[in-house]
Amino acid sequence: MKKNKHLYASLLSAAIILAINGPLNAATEKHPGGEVSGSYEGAPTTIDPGQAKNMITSEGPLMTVEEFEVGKKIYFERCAGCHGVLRKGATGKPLTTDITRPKGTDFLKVFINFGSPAGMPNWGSSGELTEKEVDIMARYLQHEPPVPPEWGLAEMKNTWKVQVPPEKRPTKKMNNYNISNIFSVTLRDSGQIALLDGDTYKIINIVNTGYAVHITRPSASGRYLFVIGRDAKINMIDLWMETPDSVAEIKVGLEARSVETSKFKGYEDKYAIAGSYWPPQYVIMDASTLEPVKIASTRGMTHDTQEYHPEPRVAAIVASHKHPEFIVNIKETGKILLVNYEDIDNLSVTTISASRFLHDGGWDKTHRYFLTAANKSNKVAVIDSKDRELEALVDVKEIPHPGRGANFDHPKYGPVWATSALGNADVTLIGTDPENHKQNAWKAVQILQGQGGGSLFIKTHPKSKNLYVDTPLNPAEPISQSVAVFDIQNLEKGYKVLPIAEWAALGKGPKRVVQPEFNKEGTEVWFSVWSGKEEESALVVVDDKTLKLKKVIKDKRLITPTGKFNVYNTQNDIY
Ligand code: DHE
Repeated sequence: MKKNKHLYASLLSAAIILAINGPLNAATEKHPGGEVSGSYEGAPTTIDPGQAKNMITSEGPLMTVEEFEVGKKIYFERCAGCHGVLRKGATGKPLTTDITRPKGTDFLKVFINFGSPAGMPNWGSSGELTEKEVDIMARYLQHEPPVPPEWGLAEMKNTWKVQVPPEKRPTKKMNNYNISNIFSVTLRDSGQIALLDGDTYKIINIVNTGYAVHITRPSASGRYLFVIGRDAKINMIDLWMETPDSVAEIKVGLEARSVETSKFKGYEDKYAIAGSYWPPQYVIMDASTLEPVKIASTRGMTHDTQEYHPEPRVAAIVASHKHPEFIVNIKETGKILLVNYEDIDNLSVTTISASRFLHDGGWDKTHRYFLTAANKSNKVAVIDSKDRELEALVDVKEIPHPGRGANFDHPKYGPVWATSALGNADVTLIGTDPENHKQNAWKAVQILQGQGGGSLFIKTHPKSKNLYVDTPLNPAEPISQSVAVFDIQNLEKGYKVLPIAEWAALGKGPKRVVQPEFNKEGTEVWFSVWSGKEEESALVVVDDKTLKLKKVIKDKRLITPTGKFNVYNTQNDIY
């Protein structure tokens, strides 16, 4: 429980890392009531430490090879998520040897033992690391960081498999599913996705995917799904097959989070793109086979201090509707790239200076403006995808985390896009209509108070009058296990609480309620009730009109469900 206290305290105080209990770390997963470990930002990297060369030199303190191996493993599992693989810093401070050596072993030991109010966990005093491990880490950090291998075209092609080539695929839909209402559900810790029929709530298929699978994005036509795991493995699923299944796969790096497909008129289903955390790069692929076509590095200068960063990770990617372009968030440099895929051999990229550290985001309702969280700068950057420029930077409080956000017509301020936050209860509404509501455009026109911090996702639908705000990372169970619903016409009235986890009637487990997602018609909203790998989880379907429970979907194959992606809504950027 000691560990819990620390983790919860870091959420509430500095709220930078949210190293809180939860089923986020398959390796050490436990839950409140027992002992838990895992963190949101600091999840273990999927890079195998064995692949990175040891860097023991006489300039650092004495270390044996065995100790270095221990340090490397701990660093990759616990530290790299925040400090970066090369230790140049991300949401955690830089830990390069020019900084660590002058500080020395004793200073570093204190820091690792007790943490800092800025969000560094107290690894030693929490019992998470032993005294010996703390000592090893303090010395390890004074040696040069081991560099994982690069991953170019040859490595990608070695892992590329086309299980069903395009000419052997169906020429028409071979099943009776209403495929636009299928949900692709991330089964995080089983490395699978579940395809669910949104009309009957039945599981259509469970498809094996990458490790700690993350998100699904459909092709522009809605026929194919692209699923990416944290190990950078992509699976392409054909929804026209009698039983929809994987038709191609590739590993685009050692660690990744994002995938998207081309949506501009004339380029539908032509290209896919994936961004990696390691190596820091993105790759454009043929969207019918996943054959890698063009790889581009993201290494380069930060947008503000204009210094070299060796490891700028690729965060969210969206497909522009205004130009044949992908919009690519580069976390550590704070740059947003508009990658034009018209002429892949002469790739042209518009580079927009935005803000650090870019994470997730989505479109306004016209699909012209991309609003994205720069979560350590506490800003939302607005990109005008038509004029290819930064439209605005909007200040928000402590770690905006919109997912793709939520669009609705505010009774007083006109069209707004909303984000919730990790570090506080704010639900910030930003005006998005510079034509008819100029005075409100790109301003935080209203800030609602939700249930608390630890929110990850927010959702509504053009047909809905409700705004749903989850809080899965809030330390208080009644909050993490329920969802807040605002009535869009009466926002001042405050929210109603839906006890989603209680409705699921599960046994023990964290039962975090995460990521609202609408069905195609916009009449139902689905939630994951996310417990540990060995515990029962569920999906809960709520009637959007009555806010009453409609269905609980339970199945022993639904292991650690988190993100859910309705084909139609995701394909058409409806949120
Ligand atoms: Fe995510 C989206 C990165 C942890 C569930 N997550 C994203 C995106 C990025 C990202 C860059 C945007 C992708 C895009 O739009 O192209 N996520 C990261 C991390 O780096 C982080 C913080 C830590 C890690 O090591 O992975 C992280 N994410 C999580 C989780 O622990 C979550 C809650 C559960 C899980 O399944 O892993 C989680 N992330 C999601 C979901 C989305 C997402 C459900 C898509 C939301 C949407 O509606 O589009």
